[in-house]
Amino acid sequence: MTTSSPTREEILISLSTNGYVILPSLIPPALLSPLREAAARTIAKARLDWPHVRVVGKQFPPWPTGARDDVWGVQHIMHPDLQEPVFAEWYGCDELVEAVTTILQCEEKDIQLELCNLLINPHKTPFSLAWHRDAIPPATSDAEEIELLKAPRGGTQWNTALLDDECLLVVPGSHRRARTAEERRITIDDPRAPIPGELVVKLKAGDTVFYDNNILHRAVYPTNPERVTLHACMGTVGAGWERARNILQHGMEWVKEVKYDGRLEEMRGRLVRMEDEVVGKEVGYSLPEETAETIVTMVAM
Ligand SMILES: O=C(O)CCC(=O)C(=O)O
Repeated sequence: MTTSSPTREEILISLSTNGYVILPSLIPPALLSPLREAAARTIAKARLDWPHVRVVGKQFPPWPTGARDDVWGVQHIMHPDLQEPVFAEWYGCDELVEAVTTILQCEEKDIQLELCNLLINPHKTPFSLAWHRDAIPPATSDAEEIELLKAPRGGTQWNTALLDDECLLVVPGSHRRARTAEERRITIDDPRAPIPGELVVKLKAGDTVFYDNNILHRAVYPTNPERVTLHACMGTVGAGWERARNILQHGMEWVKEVKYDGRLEEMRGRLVRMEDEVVGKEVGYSLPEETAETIVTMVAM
């Protein structure tokens, strides 16, 4: 738990050294209760019939649509059909945008709207995600992994806990180096096994952790305690093909049809420009399709 806000310099050092940084109180106080209330309604809809969900048993897109037994995530919570405008209010708030421009070392005019989702506890079946980097498949060679890790990320992602959350595990520093032989074996053959040096990210309600999407990470989702954590990212314009795939693989066509106000509308316009640039091309998915062997629902906690 972090109690005081790190300085700009501390944020950048922590991200580059450890691959993550915790910022307390990034939620404007007046938004905390409305966010929790909106999240409760959203979770109820997600378990019932909201079409954009992460289903238990599958950990990467494409997400199945239609019937679902249990869910661990709610996608596209700024979608107007959900009728919960407080999520967009939070996503576009000064506190977040200032943190993002600090981390990406850019100006507000350079950032684009990307993903805004909710991570929740499944209500029937404990579930866990395997160790992964978001945009580098486990079979990647050492040499290629090092090259890919050198590339700028073109964005930042974060988890903001609306209730205390200890679900995310990271391997500090692993965003800067190829996997050790042991990590390689684990990520390929036994991807839920403990990794030496792993650390549980402990968030108090209201805390936000920003983390490199290529840090080795996984998450454990018990059916209780309740998890209600906003999971979102923003990127910089012109970040390139990998970033486009990482975002558009989640299905962002709906963003073309909506309209927000002010800053968010400008950020939406930048995302739509990125979508227009890849029209007609197959963006595909950042990680390989899951197989029956990699899909595991029950997990030893
Ligand atoms: O549950 C989390 O905190 C991490 C989610 C995650 O790793 C992912 O969406 O790829």
